[in-house]
Amino acid sequence: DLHHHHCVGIIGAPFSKGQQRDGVQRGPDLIRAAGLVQKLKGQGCVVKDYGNLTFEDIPNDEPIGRLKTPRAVGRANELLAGAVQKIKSDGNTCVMLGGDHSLAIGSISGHAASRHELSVLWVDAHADINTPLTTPTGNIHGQPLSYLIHELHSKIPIIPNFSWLKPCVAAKDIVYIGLRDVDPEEHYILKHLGIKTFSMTEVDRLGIAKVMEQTCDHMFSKVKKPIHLSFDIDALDPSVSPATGTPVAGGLTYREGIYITENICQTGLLSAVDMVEVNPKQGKTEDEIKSTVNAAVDLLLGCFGRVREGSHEPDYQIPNP
Ligand code: Z70
Ligand code: MN
Ligand code: MN
Ligand code: MN
Repeated sequence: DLHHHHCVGIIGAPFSKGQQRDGVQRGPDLIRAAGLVQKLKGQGCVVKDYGNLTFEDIPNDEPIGRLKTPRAVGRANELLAGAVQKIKSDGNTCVMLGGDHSLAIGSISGHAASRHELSVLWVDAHADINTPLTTPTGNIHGQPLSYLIHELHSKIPIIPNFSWLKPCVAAKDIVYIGLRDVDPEEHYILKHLGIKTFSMTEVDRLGIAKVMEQTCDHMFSKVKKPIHLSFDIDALDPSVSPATGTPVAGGLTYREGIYITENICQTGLLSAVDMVEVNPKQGKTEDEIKSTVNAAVDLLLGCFGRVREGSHEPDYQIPNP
């Protein structure tokens, strides 16, 4: 329906240093070039594009323990947190275009700064909940949730350029969908904290409709908190979104992805969205890049009122001859 409009604020974060593959920093411009702003306006949204952040180079950003480029990731997320907080205070639902998934640190922090308590829906093949001490790779895009969760605060060391960051999400307010590549240490953390997870096994067993019913039951069990949807494009099957750094077989179909976004839109509680890990350099052909970017755009349209049954203006009249 078009009877209420969504106010959408878009921020681009062309940042790649949460992982090691070049190209993911081109995500924001590619998603825009596929017509995101015009398409959102076409479905009745009021859209403000806040442009892209610019990230200064940080020299001598040596690893700390296992952590790679920690200072750059800390500084980028501090900037992003400020931008998201501003977009929220302007009254928008915030769309953060990444970039790699380390950017959820800033996006969720900035969102939480304006909204106190959030529910986080993390749609991803990966759990992204390694700590700086459990990470097998040192890549911070595999760690953002550990920095954000109150219950893991004592497990996070002091890291330069992260002193601005305070944990802002409770373990009980997180739901995962799409998991299929979880490290043993991450699996322990998920079980230990009792975090609600719908791996691809649960998607297979229940179907996406029941997964979304149970996701909403879990998120709305007490008060109705604003929802932060953090969507890693690698949640979708690589047949749909191959142009991403770590494709994992056996993912969500395009339809399951769209169903998630339609369903979250219907709650009326969507307050911020991340769309991350679109990497054109990982596409083997132009079609692979197109398919990945189109999926990202369609998921975002689903977040803001596009429904597959179609829609019409409330005062529409069939023309008389
Ligand atoms: C692994 C790690 C990851 C995305 C890979 C992988 C994490 N668990 N996330 N690709 N998007 O490095 O911590
Ligand atoms: Mn991720
Ligand atoms: Mn992932
Ligand atoms: Mn609507």
